[in-house]
Amino acid sequence: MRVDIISIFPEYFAPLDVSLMGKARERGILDIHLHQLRDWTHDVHNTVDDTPYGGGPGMVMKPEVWGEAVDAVIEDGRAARGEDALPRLIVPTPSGRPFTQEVALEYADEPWLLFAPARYEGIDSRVVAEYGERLRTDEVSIGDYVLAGGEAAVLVMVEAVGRLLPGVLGNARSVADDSFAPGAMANLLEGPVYTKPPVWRGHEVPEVLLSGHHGRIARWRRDEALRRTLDRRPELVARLDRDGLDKHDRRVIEEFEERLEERRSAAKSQAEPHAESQAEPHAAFRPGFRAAPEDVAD
Ligand code: JD8
Repeated sequence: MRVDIISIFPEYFAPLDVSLMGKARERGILDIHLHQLRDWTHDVHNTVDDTPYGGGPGMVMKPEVWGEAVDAVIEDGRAARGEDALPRLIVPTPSGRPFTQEVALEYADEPWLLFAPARYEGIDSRVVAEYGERLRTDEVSIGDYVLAGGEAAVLVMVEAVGRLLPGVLGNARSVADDSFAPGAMANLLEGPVYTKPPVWRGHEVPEVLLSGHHGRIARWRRDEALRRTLDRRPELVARLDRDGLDKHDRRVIEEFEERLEERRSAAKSQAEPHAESQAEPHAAFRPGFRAAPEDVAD
């Protein structure tokens, strides 16, 4: 896979020289090209930004500079990959569509990705409009928090996509086991993990993991993953296809529900000792479940 990244901080991507991504590059699985955006400025100050039309805080990145840079990088890539090759343009922005494991799997099938991480208040919106007519162009966000620029988001996406490429992950782990990957443990969080020693500072490794009984171990791991998901990401449980849950899973959910009810009513009776806490069954098991934060076990 070819990856081009245009930024005013290309040095931000030094981490792509080490570890898994570094090896993927050495093996030629990942072909990453970094570009300094200022190389496409023509003034003595290498200006890439200007004041926003309509006023307001901060500065906006100039369309001309990005236009020249993206055109040049596409030409550069085409010289290497063939005249009809075109990249998928990915622009990180807090107002983008969520970047998920599903999107990572989609990008991993692409032969060529071009990332345009911005700074300041972002890039003049005509750039995405312009390339949206010529390329598959995505504005994506890696999460509901605000970064100072798009570079960190590109690092996250290149690693999430790069580790999915054939030959990158050793066979120790297959991506099929990933959380959020399609399949049995889809949309369940990873459960707890342990290694030697069997006792550490008085903390013991769960007996079942030392049993060598693969069936019980698999069941225990699934139960722990389900409990952790119910506790930390109940909205993911609601997304589980019910047919994928067996009787034991349902029991685990009911148990979790009962414990949650006990805690809720205990909290309620503490809060209002006289109020009759008419506990109603936990939403997780009501059709159309969507967990509200206050429902999550505190
Ligand atoms: C690109 C400029 C900073 C954003 C004014 C702060 C992604 N999940 C994410 N959070 N933040 C970003 C992101 C932030 C960026 C840029 C991505 C370019 N900024 C701006 C608007 C408000 N400053 C992101 N993916």
